[in-house]
Formats: sequence, structure tokens, C-alpha cells
Amino acid sequence: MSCCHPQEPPRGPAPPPPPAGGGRHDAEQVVVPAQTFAMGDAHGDGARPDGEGPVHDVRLEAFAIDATAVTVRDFARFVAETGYRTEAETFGYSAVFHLFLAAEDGDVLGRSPQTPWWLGVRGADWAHPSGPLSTVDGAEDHPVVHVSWNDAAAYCAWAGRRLPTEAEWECAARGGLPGARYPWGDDLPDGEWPCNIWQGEFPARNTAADGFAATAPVRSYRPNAYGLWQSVGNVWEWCADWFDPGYYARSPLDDPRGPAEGHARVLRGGSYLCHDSYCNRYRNSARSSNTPDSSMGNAGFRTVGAITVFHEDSRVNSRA
Ligand SMILES: [Ca+2]
Ligand SMILES: [Cu+2]
Repeated sequence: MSCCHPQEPPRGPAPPPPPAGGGRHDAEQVVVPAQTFAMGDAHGDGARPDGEGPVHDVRLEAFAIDATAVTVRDFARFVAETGYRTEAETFGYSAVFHLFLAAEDGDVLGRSPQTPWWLGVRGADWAHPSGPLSTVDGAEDHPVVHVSWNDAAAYCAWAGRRLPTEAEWECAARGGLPGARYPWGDDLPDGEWPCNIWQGEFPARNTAADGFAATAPVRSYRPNAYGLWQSVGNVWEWCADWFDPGYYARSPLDDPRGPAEGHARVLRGGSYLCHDSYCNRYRNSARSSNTPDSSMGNAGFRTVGAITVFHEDSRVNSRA
């Protein structure tokens, strides 16, 4: 399987338990209303091994989801308050896209065999996204990257949040537009890029016609009708579920949570490296996955939680 993120073998034993609770997560929340929606690819866009079909109904209660991906600023606060070390740091390397490399030759440990534009770089981590010679200065409003699924889960545990289920993620990304290919509708508009993907010839030349060669600040472009920014493009987002391309054929109607076990966790939304000629996964229904200890320069996450803001009317009604 090839995609615009590296596929790596598992790197080692499970990390220590995450820091528990008490963290400050003040990302803007948007409410996705309770609904039944059609999940999956209604256009035939997806590659069969990705398991984007069959389209099937899913029923969800209302939930609150971050309007944006977790930022470098958010993640830096988590690290400062807990001393958490990411898996990229404990394993000593992470995957950097070749055009961004900022490292001495000796820190390039290897290339991903099927995706040679991915380099394993010693010292690459969330605070050094292109390698040890890079920083995140000035990128505080960009999505944090080089976080594994385990790292994202640790952040969520600290923040009293959780990762979205794959169904919640897709429902939120759709913004109430039934069956649409993208968060804004079915088509890429002419003349104005609505998301951060790749223009030019992958993987050697990126014209960055959409304004960004790598990550964009989380509030770039326009939010969807639910208020979510950049659910597609920019960075892949980890979801809670184990990945199974056959899961949709047996998914329950109510609040599906994915298979009970697996080898890889779901990634959604595509990234700044997606390009039509190579990987068209910057769509609402597109699915990918990676092992839970993998990290790379184009994957991050957003969180979900209970709705904590009550409308005065609904409180009155609930007593009636
Ligand atoms: Ca771009
Ligand atoms: Cu892609």
C-alpha cells in the first residue's frame, strides 16, 4: 500500500501510561448535532483496498469537536506541564518529507522502501519538524505533527478529551452536506484553492499554488458549515478506531466504534502532500491508517468531548 504517508513496522513496546487529567484544552469547540448520516464514498472515488464502501447509515448523538487540529502551542503546553516525551523522541527519529530536510547527512537514517520521499531522521520531532536543524518558532498556530496515535491519546487523557471515532470524524467533516465529496461540496472550485494539498509534480516539485508547501496555520481557508477548519488537507488526523477495510460491511447503525482489535489506527483527511495524480485522499470519505506508534511530518489530530455549553431553553425543557 502506498500513500502520502510512510508505512512503518511497529517500533517497540507500548509507551508508559499517559498523564491523567487536569490539562487545559481551550480549543474552540463546535457542536455537531445528533443525526443519521450516510457514511462512505458515494462517488466511487476511493481505492478498493481503502474500504470506503459500502455507503451505510450511521446514527450519532450530538458531540463537541475541536474547530481546528491541536496546535503546536497547545501541544507545547501539554509537554511543559507534564514532561511528556513523544514516541518520536523516545525512539529517536521520525519521518520527514525529503524536500523539507533540515538535518546533517549523518542524521538521515534511511528511506521508506515503498515511499522513498520519506526519510527517517534522527532528532525530528514535534518541536523540530524538519529535523534537528529546524524549529517551530513562528509556527505556534500550525497543527502539531510528528505525534503518534499513542501521543495523541496521551494528550487527550491529560486534557480530559478523546479522539473522535472514525464515524464522528466523517460526520463532522461533512458539515451536514449529504454525500458530498468535500467539506464544501462536490467540486474543487476554479481559481481558488479551498484546502492545503499539493500542486505540481509529486514528489519533486510543489508549486504551493494554494499558499503553502508544508503545514498551514489551522485557521487557513474557510471552515465548513459546522465550523470545522481544514478537516481535509493540511494534516492527516488520527481517529480512535482500529482500521479494517472490511468494517463498513458490518458496521452497526448506532455509534460505530470500529473493530475490537487491529494493527493500525485510522487516519483521516489527507495532508499537504496529497495530489490527484498520486493520492486523492483529501476527501470526506477517504480512509488511511498507520501503526499507533508511527509519527510523521504530516499527521496530527483533533479532539472531541461532551457538550458542556447548555442552551437556557434546553435546560428548561429537560425539567419539563
Ligand atoms: Ca499546499
Ligand atoms: Cu494523500
